[in-house]
Amino acid sequence: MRPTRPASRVPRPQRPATPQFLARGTRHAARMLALCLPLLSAASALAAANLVENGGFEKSDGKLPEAWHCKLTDFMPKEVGKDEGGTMRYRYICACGQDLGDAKPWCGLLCPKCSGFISGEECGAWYVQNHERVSLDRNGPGYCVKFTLDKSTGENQGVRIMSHLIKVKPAWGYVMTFSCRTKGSIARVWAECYRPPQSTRSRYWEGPMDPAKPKDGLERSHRAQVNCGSPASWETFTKEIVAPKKYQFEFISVKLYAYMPGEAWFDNVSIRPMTPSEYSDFVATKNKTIKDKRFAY
Ligand SMILES: [Ca+2]
Ligand SMILES: [Zn+2]
Repeated sequence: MRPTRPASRVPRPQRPATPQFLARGTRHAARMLALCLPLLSAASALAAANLVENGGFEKSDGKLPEAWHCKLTDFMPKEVGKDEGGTMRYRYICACGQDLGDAKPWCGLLCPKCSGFISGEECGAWYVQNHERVSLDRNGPGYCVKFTLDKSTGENQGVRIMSHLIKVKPAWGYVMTFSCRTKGSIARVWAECYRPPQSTRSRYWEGPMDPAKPKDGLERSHRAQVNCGSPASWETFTKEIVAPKKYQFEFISVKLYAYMPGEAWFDNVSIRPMTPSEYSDFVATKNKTIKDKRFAY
């Protein structure tokens, strides 16, 4: 959040402005500014650095967190015969039955019929009830997100939510941090990283989609994974998100996931750009140990 500033173009109510009042007011304002400015700029720099919208789960509709995709769907390919060249053609069918077209749907699209978020994976109907297992819980003075996994869900598909797509600067590194705790379940978190498709086949989606508007397609080019295990009390995890040169990405979505029957809680999800020295240190260290130079950073 930015510090609020008086909007200069809005006319202010008139106040009796004696010279004394002005002088005292100006001195007072200058003193307050001197006191507050370092704090304000440090606070706004910190706040601005988190690229994950509502990473602390404080904003919600009362049931589900804002800026996270909790109501999910997926699709399966349906063969519709070969074209003249002998290549099998498909239609991609949403778990709700909606025909999503002849191009494989990509991460960031929403089904126009059931409004489920499409991750781009062929998971069929696994996650259509996912949102029923997601809720908000208290964490100290604020909120966190909670997954509740019954036996069948825990032993099969698990529960997951994905952040809104985050547009990032390509060819740069990022740092993800988050906290989690569990009871019975095992937690895993990914930073799923995407880029525009490298194939020349044109694709376009006119239906509803993530606010980042991935109209022309996205493909996953990198992922950073954190195996959290089963921390019984809040534990904070940190992970670098840096792709080898040939897998540069332009979008990130954070995927919070848990499996095995039980419960899992997540809070304080954050992604920030690396500092120039963090980035050059990471690249130098990684490249030292890389055997196959095609995968250099
Ligand atoms: Ca929180
Ligand atoms: Zn659907």
